[in-house]
Amino acid sequence: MTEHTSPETSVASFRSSLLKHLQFTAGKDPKHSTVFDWRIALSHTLRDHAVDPWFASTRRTWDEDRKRVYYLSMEFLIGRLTEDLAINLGLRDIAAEALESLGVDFETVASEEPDAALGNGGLGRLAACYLESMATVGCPAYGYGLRYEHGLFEQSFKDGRQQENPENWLAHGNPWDYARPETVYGVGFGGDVYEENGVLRWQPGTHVQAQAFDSPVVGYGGKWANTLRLWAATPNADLFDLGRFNSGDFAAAAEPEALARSLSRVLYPNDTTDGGKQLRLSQEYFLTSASVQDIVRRHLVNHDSLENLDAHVAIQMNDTHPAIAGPELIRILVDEHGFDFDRATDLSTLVLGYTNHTLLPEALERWTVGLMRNVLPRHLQIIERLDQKFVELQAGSHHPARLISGDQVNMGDLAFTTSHRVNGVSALHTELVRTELFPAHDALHPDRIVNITNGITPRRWLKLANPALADLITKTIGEGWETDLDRLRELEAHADDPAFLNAFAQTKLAAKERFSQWLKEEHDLDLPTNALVDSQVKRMHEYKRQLLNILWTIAHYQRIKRDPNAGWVPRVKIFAGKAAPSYHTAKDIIKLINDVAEVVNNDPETQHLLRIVFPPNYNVTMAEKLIPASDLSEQISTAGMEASGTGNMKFALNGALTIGTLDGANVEIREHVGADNFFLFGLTTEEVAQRRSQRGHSRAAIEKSQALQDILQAVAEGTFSPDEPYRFGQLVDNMWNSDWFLVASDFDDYDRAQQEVEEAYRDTARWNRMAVLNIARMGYFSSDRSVREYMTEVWGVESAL
Ligand code: 4GP
Repeated sequence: MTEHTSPETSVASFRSSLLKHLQFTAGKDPKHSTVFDWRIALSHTLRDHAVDPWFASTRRTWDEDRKRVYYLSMEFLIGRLTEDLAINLGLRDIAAEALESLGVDFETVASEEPDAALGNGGLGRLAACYLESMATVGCPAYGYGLRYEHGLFEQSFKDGRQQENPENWLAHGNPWDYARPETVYGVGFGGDVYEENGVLRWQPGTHVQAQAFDSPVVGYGGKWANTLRLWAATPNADLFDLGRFNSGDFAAAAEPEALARSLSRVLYPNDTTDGGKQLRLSQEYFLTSASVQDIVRRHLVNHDSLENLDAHVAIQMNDTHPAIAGPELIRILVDEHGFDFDRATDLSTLVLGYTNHTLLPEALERWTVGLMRNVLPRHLQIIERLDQKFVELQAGSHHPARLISGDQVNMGDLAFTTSHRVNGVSALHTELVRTELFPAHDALHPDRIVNITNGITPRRWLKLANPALADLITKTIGEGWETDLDRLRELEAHADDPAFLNAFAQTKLAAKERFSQWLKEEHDLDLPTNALVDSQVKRMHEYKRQLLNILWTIAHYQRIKRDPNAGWVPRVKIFAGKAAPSYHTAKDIIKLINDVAEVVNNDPETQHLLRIVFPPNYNVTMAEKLIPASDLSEQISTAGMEASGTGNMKFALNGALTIGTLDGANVEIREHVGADNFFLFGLTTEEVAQRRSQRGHSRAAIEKSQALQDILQAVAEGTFSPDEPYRFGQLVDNMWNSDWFLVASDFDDYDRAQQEVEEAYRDTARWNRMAVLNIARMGYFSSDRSVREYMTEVWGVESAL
């Protein structure tokens, strides 16, 4: 593998650093070192190399008084960092050689690292890709988030049902971050607002301290590095009641402290519905307040006032979770710095931007006025005033949009009014944000909504995840595609070259073997490597329609049973993903998939032609192995419901063909790779709306489809749940009678598209050509492109490189 190498780092010097850290950081003798000890030594050695570019970048930003981006996000789904950092520093091969000379294997050591799962899904992983890209393109930036003690729950299956177990990534410390005990802010909650000399003052009832932990984020090539600053709740010492403790009441003595700590204890496990509302709102304010205080403090180091804040600060709100940033900034400007309310509002708006990630009504945050008053009384007053202003602006409208409707505070509307740019995450989604979600806002501010289609970092999702393919690309078109992904176009010239197509096929096989071995070791699951690998991996949600996929799998199984010698293409259907713990329907679908798998995988007649594999605990690490090994990418959401998708991009970049609807970024992926290289099916967004308004649409669709009737009958009869025949009665009943997600309406067309997949795969050369054209045309979906668009269209920040 060719890569950048820092001239000053040789294998010998890396080796001696490793040994030094093994001795002084891990406190071990090489003879008695465990894999864990080696990981500590390796990560500290790498981290040392990150410090120079980190300091250099930070110093330059200060010296040149550059505008900085602050990316506020409740989620950063980072995964492992060892190999990622090694690659970006150009030290991957040197580290491997140095370890090898000590009898230690790089991959074994790197895989000992726990996944930092500080996110639920798409929005959190996007934040991680953007952090890496901001560093790569030289955009001065800070990521701000929470240092959850427990990340997203670990999923296991018991009798095919999802179990949630606590995740413990910090159990043995985090070698990447530096504690900053001097960077501590008090965050207030509750209390009262009173007037003093004509000025309103908030006297919070309690304070919790936020302490910073910083990690360097190094861009590819090591030319620039930014900071990820995560806040941990550290209760004041006086919260621990020593008197009570001494009198023997240990639990009560620790209670206030435990309550304060809960602010950064767990990542909210649920990405679509809310519960535990007070804690969630408090967590959001905790992140936002600490970050905004930090931003204001940093600005005032170099400037006398906050008047010019917008020239130096761009704050991006990743969804509505940090939407309290608007009122918080206004509060600081008005209450603490004497700004006039209107001027404070205008200034805040110039500073803030808001990215919307979903149209699902249940995922749009709303807090009751009562809760808001309890937790953030001063902010509620500010929101009320903003609401008044907003209504005045809409004078003459019969149905003005409101920030507060009834007893609900609408965080989406709040985020919109306090931002100068609001963006959707794919062209289609942005159009729907404009027309469905915020039409009243859009009429008032027609320039405010912009589209920035999501992207993914090719460093992690190609170079790291798919070394064989990355090597083939480098061999074919040379280096440089890692930071200029449009260069993949040069592969098109090789798309008709049988030798190249064959080399591509070899990389796919290598990825399958790698994944297969990993599945065996980690989960004791078997993955045949001679089959079409057909994958749907993402959060479990009705709109994503894993149900459509498993129902089709049943049809496919029934057909194979009816005619086993019809020349079927051997297939492995892979499912992976977690359901929100309280999302019962999604959990039933998990159980259905596992039940069908139990029958299908144990049928000796079909085993060699069809397998279902559902490894538990989908996470970033699994994605890195699974995606390169896949041939077919299932992106089959009901049109109009998936904001963008980013998994769809990862698959296509790794040469999987997409079977998908015209939803989210699928639309743009298809435009880029070409309609001939994409298996399209399904109703469009407009047709979905129309179909939904027809009474009895699902019954009509089922009655028209013999295949669907056979499947539903098999499920209803308990073919896959003989121990409990009516287990899936509810799912079947929904299909007949409600079917909001139009599984029935799209079934036959999906079936047709699957037959096309089958046919295309039989022609190996044709398939490989299509796959190569997918790779060659995916350059647009690099997160470097997305970040550059944010820099010009939203943040007004220039690259420092
Ligand atoms: C996700 C969207 O569902 C997905 O389509 C999109 O690609 C991703 O954000 C990044 O923009 N939304 C969430 C969420 O993760 O929690 O709403």
